[in-house]
Amino acid sequence: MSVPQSASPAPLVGIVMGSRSDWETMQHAAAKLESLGVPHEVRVVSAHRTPDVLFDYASTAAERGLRAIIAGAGGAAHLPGMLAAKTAVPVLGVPVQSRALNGLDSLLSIVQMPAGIPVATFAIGNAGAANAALFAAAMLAPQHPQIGAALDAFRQRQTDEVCNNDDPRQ
Ligand code: RP5
Repeated sequence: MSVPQSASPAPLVGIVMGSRSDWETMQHAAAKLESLGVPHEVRVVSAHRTPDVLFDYASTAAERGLRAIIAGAGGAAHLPGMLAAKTAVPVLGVPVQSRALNGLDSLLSIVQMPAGIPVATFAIGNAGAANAALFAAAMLAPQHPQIGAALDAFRQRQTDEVCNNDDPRQ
């Protein structure tokens, strides 16, 4: 008798971060992907501490089926740019709020890419992580109708929540 296999679908999105300390922020990307039913993986990959792992992750991303990489890093945040240098899979950069400079360093490190190697850059912190996930879902929607439907439903719920609670005194 054959043993039933747990068939978890291959990840379409990779969430990577420079340090375990970034998880507090990046968990918001994972939670959004989870709630929209987007298959994803989560890894710590550091541009500075594990550069060889970074190169390997980026150079195998497309063949492993990843269609977007959400990369969060703080401080001298080279991770998103270096990933983008090694793969044509779209990289969505999330600046993590650093202790010393409140994430302005992270934001500028990620957003100021030279022409030729693009990184889409999101807001500093939790909002950026959540929006990067929503953006990845929107990128996947045309070829994955279930993800598109989940995204539409999320947006409708969000709209309803505002419309049904539009008196701020209550
Ligand atoms: C960056 O350095 C990481 O992305 C993290 O935001 C920051 C601090 O890392 P830890 O010292 O907390 O490991 O590479």
